[in-house]
Parts: sequence; C-alpha cells; structure tokens
Amino acid sequence: MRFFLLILTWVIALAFVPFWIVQAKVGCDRAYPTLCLPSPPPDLDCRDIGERSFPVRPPDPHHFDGDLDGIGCEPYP
Ligand SMILES: [Ca+2]
Repeated sequence: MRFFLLILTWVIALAFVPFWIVQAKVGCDRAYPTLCLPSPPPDLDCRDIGERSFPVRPPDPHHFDGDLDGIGCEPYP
C-alpha cells in the first residue's frame, strides 16, 4: 500500500510539473524568448528595459526590432 501511495504521489507530482512551468512563464511575452517581458499594455521602449541585442520573434508587440532582423534594441553604431 505504501508503495502504491508513493507511486501515486510521483504521478500526481509529475503531472503538475508542466503546469508549474507554464505558471512561471505566465506574464512573459513569447516574442522575447530570452527575456521575461510582459505583453503590452503598457508599451515598453528599449530605455524601459535594461537589455540590448536580444532575440525577437514576430509579432514583436513592443516594436523593439525596428529593422526586422530578429534582434531587438540594437545599439546604434
Ligand atoms: Ca533589429
């Protein structure tokens, strides 16, 4: 019986692991996979975040990637 309860506990725990991972990602816009930035509103600008030259995926709701090369908030030469 103890073995059954141990297995049941593990099954339940493993079933909730993806849920916890998803919960941790809630609030992070998928357009910015290496950062955890919220979706607008509010609309953020590069000066609002401390990051530069990070990957950006469409649709880039904050418009960090003005030249559409997939890199956001690039420093100007
Ligand atoms: Ca860019």
